[in-house]
Order: sequence, then structure tokens, then C-alpha cells
Amino acid sequence: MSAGSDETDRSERSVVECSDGLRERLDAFEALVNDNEHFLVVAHASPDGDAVGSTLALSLLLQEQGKKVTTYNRDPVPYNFEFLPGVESWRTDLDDLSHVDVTVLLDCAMPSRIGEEFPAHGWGDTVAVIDHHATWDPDFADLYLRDPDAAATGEVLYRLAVRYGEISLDVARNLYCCLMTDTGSFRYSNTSRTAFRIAGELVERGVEPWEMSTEVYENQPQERLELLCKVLDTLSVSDDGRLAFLRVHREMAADLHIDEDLTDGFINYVRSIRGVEVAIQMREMEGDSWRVSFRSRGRVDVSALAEQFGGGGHHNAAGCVIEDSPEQIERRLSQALIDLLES
Ligand SMILES: [Mn+2]
Repeated sequence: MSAGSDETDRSERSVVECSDGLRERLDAFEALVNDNEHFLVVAHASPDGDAVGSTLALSLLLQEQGKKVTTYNRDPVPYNFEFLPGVESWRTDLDDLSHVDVTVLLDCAMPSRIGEEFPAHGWGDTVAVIDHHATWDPDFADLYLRDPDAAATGEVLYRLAVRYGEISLDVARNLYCCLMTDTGSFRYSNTSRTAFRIAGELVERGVEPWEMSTEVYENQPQERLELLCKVLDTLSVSDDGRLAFLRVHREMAADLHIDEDLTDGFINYVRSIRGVEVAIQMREMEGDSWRVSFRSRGRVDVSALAEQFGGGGHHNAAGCVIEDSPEQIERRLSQALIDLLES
């Protein structure tokens, strides 16, 4: 690379190394931004901190570049992310999208994860994906900006954001939220030097780590802890001690006065049991179907397990939906996990 070139200037602005492949895809995404006007920014349904943070960060970044942006998700912003900058643009309904040029799909690389409600005409001319999941569908988007080594989608977005000069505090707070939540507050195995470096840069831009963790983790409605008591009461551990199951029955949340999912994070209590290798939470949905979440301590690749049941995710965190009785689901998963643990 020749000294003084545009590329060199850019890499010097960033504290993190970038592979050639990733740099090419960043170039392609930047060109897509230059060539288009109206962007639809959307992440997976039931958005977590990385999905909300990356949606808002990209929406703000595009607006700062003078672009027209529609910010959409099937679901509202969870209570503990409502403080994030740009949240007022979040929409859960879409009308006419015939004027959208580009749809950017964040924190997932499978259109099914946006939710079935997403209108087929809502894609615009071009679809781009920005993601870090191991599981992906290579056939539907025009451009994939994926980095499975990234701790969060927000980490990939940081690499894009530095190309537009100094990152604004509003964008920085959203990106920090992505990194903080997807690494479990910098505790999980995806917590890398790169993640710390980027977080450090975001703090340099003015992000207050204590304020962020207080808003996200210490702002719980009392009902959430009451629900946690009920859910922990269903704990069961396999005879060999390697699998732990939790169930969230529909009626458990029925008397709550809050109309949103308060169970996010419950599964982590179960993974922390000594000897447990995989934690499994089954959440009752409509009819006979259960949303199953997996958390692995490291050795077991739960994305491979989820894929066997039509889902996907990461090595340490994955999910799927299974239609069956809860007892039968536990039996099927136990067998599949035993096979995985022994392979
Ligand atoms: Mn993520």
C-alpha cells in the first residue's frame, strides 16, 4: 500500500486492523451509500442490544451523510434501550416502501429472522447485510458485509463509521451498547482485544460506561424479578449435570402489567451452574410451538445444534423454534446434545 494514499489515511484513523476481504466489502458498502438516497434499516425481530444499537447507529450515520432513512423493526425497542439516541425514529409499522432504494439487514443474515410480517415489496432495489453470525443465507442479499469474528454487529459498523471521520457521540453510544451487550459486559468468549480497543475509542468519543451499564442493566421493572423467580422454579438439570433446562410458560407472564418480553438474560443464570455445558430455555409461544434458546459455555457449538432444528446463531448462543410437547422437546434436545458432546 503506498504511503499517503486514501486507504492509508483511513487505516490510520482506525485503531483496529482490517483484513483485505473485509476492507473490500466495506468499500462496496460505502459505494452503495454514495450511490443511493433512501435506506430502510432493519434488524431481526425480538431485538437485543446489538440489534437495537446497530439499527440506531446506522440510521444516525446515514442521516449524518444526508441520506433519507426509514428505521423499522417488527417489535418495539425493549425498555432498557429506550434511552439510546435516535430511538424516536424507530417504527414498527411500514406503509408504502416503493421509494426505498436499499434495505440494510442488521445482526442477522436470514430474512426469516425479520419476522413473517415483513412485506415482500419492502426490499427496495438492493438488499445489504451487515452481520457477525456464523449462520447465514448466501442467496438473498446483493451485498454481505459479514465478519463472524466480530464480537458484535456494532463492531463491523464501527469499521464503517470511522470512514466518515470523527464518530458522533450519538453513534458512539449506540455502538458501545452493541459491544457491551453482545459480550455480556465484556465477559463472554467473544470479548477480544479488538472489542476492547473499539470500546476504548468510543469512551474517548465521550461514552460513559457507567451510565450505559446503569441504563441497560440496573433499570429493571420489579415484575422482571418476580417473573425470574417463577422461571427459575422450573429449573431442571440432566442426570450427568451437563444440560440445564428452563421453561417460560405463557401463563407466567399473563398477570404482568408489562406487555413486553422480560425474559431476556434469564438463561445466563442457568449457564453459570457449575458443570453445566449447555443451558436451554424454552419459551411457550402460540399453539404447540416453543422458542428454544441455547447458551454454551464454550466447548459445544450450539449453532450446529440449532441448525438441526431449523434455527441458527453463534457458537455460544443460538436458537430455534420447535413444535412439540415440552417433555418431548427436552428429550429430543438431550439426545441431540449427547450426540454433539460425544462427537
Ligand atoms: Mn449480535
